[in-house]
Amino acid sequence: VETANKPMFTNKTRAIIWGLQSRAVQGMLDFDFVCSRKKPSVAAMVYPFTGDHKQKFYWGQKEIFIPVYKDMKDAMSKHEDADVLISFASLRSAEESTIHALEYKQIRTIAIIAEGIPEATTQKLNKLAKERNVSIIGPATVGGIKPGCFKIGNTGGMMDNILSSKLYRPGSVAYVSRSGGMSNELNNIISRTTNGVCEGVAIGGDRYPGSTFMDHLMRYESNDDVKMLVVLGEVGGTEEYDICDAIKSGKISKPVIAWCIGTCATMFDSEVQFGHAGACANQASETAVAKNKALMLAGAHVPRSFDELNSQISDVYKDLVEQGVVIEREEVPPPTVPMDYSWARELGLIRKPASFMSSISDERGQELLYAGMPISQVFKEDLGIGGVLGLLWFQKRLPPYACKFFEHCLMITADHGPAVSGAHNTIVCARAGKDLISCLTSGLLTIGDRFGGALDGAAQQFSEAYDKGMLPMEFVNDLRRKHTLIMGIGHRVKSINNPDQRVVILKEFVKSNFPRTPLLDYALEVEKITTAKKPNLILNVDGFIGVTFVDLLRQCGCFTEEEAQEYVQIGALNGIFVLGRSMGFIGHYLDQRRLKQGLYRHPWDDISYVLPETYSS
Ligand code: Q5B
Repeated sequence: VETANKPMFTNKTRAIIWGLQSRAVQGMLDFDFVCSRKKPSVAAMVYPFTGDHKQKFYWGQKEIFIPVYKDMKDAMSKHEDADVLISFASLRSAEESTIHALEYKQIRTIAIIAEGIPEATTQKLNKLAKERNVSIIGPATVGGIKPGCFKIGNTGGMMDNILSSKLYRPGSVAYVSRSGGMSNELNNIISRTTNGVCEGVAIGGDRYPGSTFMDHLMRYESNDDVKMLVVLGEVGGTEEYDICDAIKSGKISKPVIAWCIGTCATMFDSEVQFGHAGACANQASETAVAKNKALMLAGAHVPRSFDELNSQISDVYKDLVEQGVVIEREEVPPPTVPMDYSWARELGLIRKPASFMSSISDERGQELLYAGMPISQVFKEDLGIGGVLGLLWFQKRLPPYACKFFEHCLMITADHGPAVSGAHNTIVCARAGKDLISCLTSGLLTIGDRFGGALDGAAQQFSEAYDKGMLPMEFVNDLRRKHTLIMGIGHRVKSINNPDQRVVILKEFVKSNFPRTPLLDYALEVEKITTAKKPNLILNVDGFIGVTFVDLLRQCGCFTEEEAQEYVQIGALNGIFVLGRSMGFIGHYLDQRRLKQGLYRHPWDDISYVLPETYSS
C-alpha cells in the first residue's frame, strides 16, 4: 500500500479529480488553505463530457482557476506531480475510469467514491491495482484525511467541522474505519479526547475493499508521528482477525483501541444486513460480538459499548502523555478561511438587504405559489387565465365575473387583422427572416396612444373628469380647448354606422355582470357628443376596456379607492391589450412562416418621394 519511504499523503500531495465535483474541490481547497498548504491539492479535473476549460475556485479570499480536461491523458501529462486520483465516477463509469487511470505510472493512490460497484468488478480492479503497486481506497467511501496535509473529497465535512475537530493540524492518533460517516464521528471523538487525528481512512463498506484495515494500520505502525491506533470495524468479514494476529505477533506494537459496530445484531432472530454491502455476518466469527471478543483477547483496548469508546481512547492517550510518548504541543490558530456567503446566511450569521423585492410569486418551496396560492389549488379551483391574472397582476382572488371579464377582454383584443400597425410590423419582420420573439416585440413596440395603448389614458381622463363632477360636454370642450385628443375615442374603420362588435359583446357582458358601471355610463354620454360631430368618434375598444376596468376596480369590493387609482396610474390596463394582442402577433408570425412569404419591399408607387429642391443644372 505504501512504499516504505514515501508516505501516501503529504502536504505536497496533488490530486486529479475525475468528475465535475465543484463543491468537493472547493472543500479540498479550503482544507488546504486552513492547513497552510503552499499549493492547492487539486491539480486538475477530468470530465469527458465537456471540452477543456477552467473552473473558478477560492483559495482563501483569492480566486484561482483549476483546469478541467476532457481527456485523462492531458490531465496526467500536464500535471505530472499529481499521484492521487479521486474518482467521483458513477458506478457505471468507475471501472473504465479506474482502469484508464491505472495506465499512468504517476498515480499511486486511487480513491473510488461510487457505491454499488459489482463485487466482481471491484475484485478485478483490486487485482490490477496490486499488480501496478497502486493503493485503492474504496469503493463506497468518503475517502480519508491527513490533517495538515491532504483530504480526499468531502472527507471531514464542512469547514466548521474541520475546525472543531482540529483537522487543520496533525495529532498523534490514526484510525481506520469502514464507514465514511462514522469516520467523521471518529474525527470528533479523537479531537475531544486526544491531541487529534494524525491520519484517518474509511476503507468503504463493500465486501472487497481496495485496501484493507491492515494495509493502513501497517502504514500507521511505521509512521513515527502516529502514537496510537483506533479501529472502527463492523459486523461482516474477517479482517479484524488479521489485526488480532498482528497485535499478537508484535507486527502492530502501538496501542490499539478497537470496536466493531453491529453488536445489536444478536438481538435479532435471523441474520441482519446493515447499511453497507459487506455488513452482514455469514458465520458466527463474522459477528461484531465475536470480533470484539477476539480483539480484546489479542490485546486491543475494547470498550464495553460504543458509548465507552471515547473514554477508552482518552485513557490510552493520557497514559501515553504520562509516559512521555505523546508530547503535547501549543495550539497555533489556523488561518481564517472566509465562509461561503450561502452557508453564513444559512447559519444566520450575516444579513444583507436584498437587491430585488418581489411579491407576486414564489418558486422556492415545494410548490409554486401565485400570490400565495399553491398552483395545485389554482387548478383545483379552476381559476382559469382570468383568475391567474387576478393573482399575478393584482395579488387578489377576484370574483368569478371579474376573472371572466379579463378573459373576455383578452379574447376580444387577441387580433384585429393584418392591417393594423402591430400586425403589420410583425409580418414585415417575419418576412425579413427574423425569429418569433423579434417579430412579436416588433409588433408590440407599435402599441401606444394611437394604436392599442389608449386604455390607461382613457381610464385616467374619463375618471378624472367624472370625479371632478364635469359634465360630459364640459369634458369634451375642455380637452378640445387644450388641443388634446380624448383617449379611447375614435376609430379608423369603426363608427356608429359600422359598430365595433367587440365593444357590443363586452358591453353586454359588463351590463349584465358588473354591480354598477358609472364611468362607462359617463363615457357613453361623451360618445354621444363626439359621434354627433363625426360618426367614427366612437368609444373604441381601448376606451371601453379602460373605463369598464375602472368600474371593476372601484365596484368589485376587492380594492380600496387608492389601490384602484394606483393601478390606473401605473399602467396596468394597457397590459390587457399587450397580453391579448400578443396572441394575434404570434399567429401572424406563424402564418407568414407557414405561407413561406419572402422579404417584403414596399412598392415605390405607394411612396410619395418629396425631396428638397434638387441642385442639378
Ligand atoms: N379626433 C384612433 O384617428 C385615431 C379624436 C378626435 C377628439 C379623439 C384617433 C385617436 C385617441 C387614441 C385612441 C386607440 C388615431 C384606437 C386601436 C385598436 C384597434 C385598431 C384598429 C385594434 C383614429 C379626425 C378628426 C380630427 C381629430 C378628431 C380624432 N380622434 N377628437 N378625440 N380621440 N384616438 N386610440 O380616424 O376637426 O378634423 O381636425 O387618436 O383611442 O388602436 O382596429 O385599427 O383592435 O387593433 O385617423 O381597434 O381617433 O382620425 O386623427 O384623422 O382625426 O377627429 O381631431 O378632427 P383618425 P384623425 P378635425 S383603437
